[in-house]
Amino acid sequence: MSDDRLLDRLDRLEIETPSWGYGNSGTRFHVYPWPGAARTVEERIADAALVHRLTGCCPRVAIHIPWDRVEDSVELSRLAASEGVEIGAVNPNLFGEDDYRLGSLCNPDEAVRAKALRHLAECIEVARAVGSDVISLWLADGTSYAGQDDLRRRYDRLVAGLEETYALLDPEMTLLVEYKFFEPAFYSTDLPDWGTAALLCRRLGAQARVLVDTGHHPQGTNIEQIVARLLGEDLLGGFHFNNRKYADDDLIVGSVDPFELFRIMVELTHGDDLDGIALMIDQSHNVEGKIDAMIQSVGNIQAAYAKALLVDQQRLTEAQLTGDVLGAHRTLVEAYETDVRPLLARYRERQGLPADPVTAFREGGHAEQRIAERGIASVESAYEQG
Ligand code: RM4
Ligand code: MN
Ligand code: MN
Repeated sequence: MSDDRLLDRLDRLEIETPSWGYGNSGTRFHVYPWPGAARTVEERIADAALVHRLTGCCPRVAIHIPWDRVEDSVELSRLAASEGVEIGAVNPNLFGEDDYRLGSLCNPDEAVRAKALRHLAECIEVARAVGSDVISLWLADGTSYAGQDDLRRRYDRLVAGLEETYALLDPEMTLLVEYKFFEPAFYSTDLPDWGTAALLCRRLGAQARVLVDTGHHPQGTNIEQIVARLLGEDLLGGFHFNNRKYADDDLIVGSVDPFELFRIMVELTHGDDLDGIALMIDQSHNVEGKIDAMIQSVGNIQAAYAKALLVDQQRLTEAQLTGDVLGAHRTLVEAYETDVRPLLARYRERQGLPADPVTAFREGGHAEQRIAERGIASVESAYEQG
């Protein structure tokens, strides 16, 4: 691929960052407040906007309701616009209330299910008001003990709840269905895998699509194969990028396994563009900073994407078709081993962006300014993560 074409493809790569990645969050054991971390939705949007200014490729910020709930959602989208970003996916929260102890849409109690449905309807309203067309749903529903509830009835409740929600979508809206095989329910989760998510999306219709969170699989899962399968079935809606070592660690994208990220990108770059696939980050920074960690993730996604574009597809296909196993593998690895830093530097130069956005953040006085304005947010003001 010519350099110009590579740069054009990089130009079109857009990454959405999450509002919840900018505030204080912790492990199950403690929240370590970060100096100058965002305390309010306004501050979270301001931080997302800064990431966009420094990287040029993060024009949207995902929000979480109720963490980012405001009186006037239209006003929120205006605020975002004045900062130079848009509101992206609206993420409902069906796990942060006492009523949801036994689940939300799958809860045996009809009143709780109705409450969950009302929340989903509210999130669709918020999306309408902020001009977003993505509802991104993850459920914490499941059971912790065998026999606790009837697995088939729970699935029926899930289908019914999602059908009711789907019917409320405007035609241009997409419902992203996120799966996770473990946590917080230890025996069964109601949406455990991509297969269940795909079955549900098939039942719901073309506006429902599967969201792949890279931290939500059993160890060793071949995620790129899931991506290939969903692409082939036209069911892939988007990603929550992060990285993990053991569980849903929500670490900086590409920090543990950059080769896995590259392999996912290879599947994504088969087609000519990423139309209709939301590339979102879902991270939680517990011991590191927030904004520079987000920028680092963005850079890692760009690097993996650029490397994937460098795969010599013709040579790869030839090797595959002639049974040249090692030749095919070497073709892939050759692209992975290419140093794309000069290419990314050219891309940023062309855009008038800093050559190294992490350093630009660290040396630009942004952290100091935030500490002066916001102080060290107290743990109490840190919004609670599920
Ligand atoms: C889940 C999942 C969701 C996120 C919640 C807080 O594990 O990744 O996307 O909204 O955590
Ligand atoms: Mn996620
Ligand atoms: Mn997660």
